[in-house]
Amino acid sequence: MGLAVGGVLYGASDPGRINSLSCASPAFFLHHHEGKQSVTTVNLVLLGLAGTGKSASGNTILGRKHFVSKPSSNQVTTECQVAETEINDLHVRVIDTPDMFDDDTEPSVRDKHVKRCKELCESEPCVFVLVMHVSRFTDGERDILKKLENTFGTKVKEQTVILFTRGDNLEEAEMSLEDFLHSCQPGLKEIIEKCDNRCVVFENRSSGSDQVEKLMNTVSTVLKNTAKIQ
Ligand SMILES: Nc1nc2c(ncn2[C@@H]2O[C@H](COP(=O)(O)OP(=O)(O)OP(=O)(O)O)[C@@H](O)[C@H]2O)c(=O)[nH]1
Ligand SMILES: [Mg+2]
Repeated sequence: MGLAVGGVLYGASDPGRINSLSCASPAFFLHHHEGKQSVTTVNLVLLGLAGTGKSASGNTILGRKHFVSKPSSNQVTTECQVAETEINDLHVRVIDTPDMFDDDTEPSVRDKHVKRCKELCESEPCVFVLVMHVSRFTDGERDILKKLENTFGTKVKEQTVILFTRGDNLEEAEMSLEDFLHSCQPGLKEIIEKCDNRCVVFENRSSGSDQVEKLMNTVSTVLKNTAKIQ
């Protein structure tokens, strides 16, 4: 049956809205359960600047070290890649991407990555996970939502969750995520508000599953909103 996180069944009254990237039949990823169509698979697309922890976060979601993640002054991930897992009966396709928003990237290279990313997302609902370093908000991130919209369409904000990495930095400062959000700078606050305050924090050095559970709860909110569940 179509079961998602937390035992919530996601019915889709307007399944075509679920995946703004898909041109395939929604029936491909939805099936019927007691008269309702339900989501069984979701693409989590990890996006963000180089070094923010996209691949490390992908590994945390997968529960295994699949994507290469390491300190580097160069981009580590240079191609879009997908790896899959099951979380609470939901089939999760984790899509790791290179930094597609670096102004120095050749347009032809960026277009190639965007094309590949969209191909990997095809036929399933997508939730974009915008990965940011909790202790660093850079100029390159100031207009990242605009770049996301230009790349994936104007509805992208409704399908985006912000994932802050390096949660230990908050713990060391004895700050909660709420404390951090209260005191963050206006540019970041604006991004968060535009994404309806959907934020989670990960510490990728820790293997605790509660952080993934919180992410998946937020993902389920996005799926519900985009599928317009009654
Ligand atoms: N302490 C700590 N380090 C992290 C965390 N997330 C990522 N890192 C480290 O940050 C470095 C970069 O992480 P990556 O996962 O490679 O970052 P990325 O966004 O995939 O980078 P690119 O592939 O170059 O775009 C690695 O050394 C990670 O171990 C975290 O939550 N806590
Ligand atoms: Mg990477």
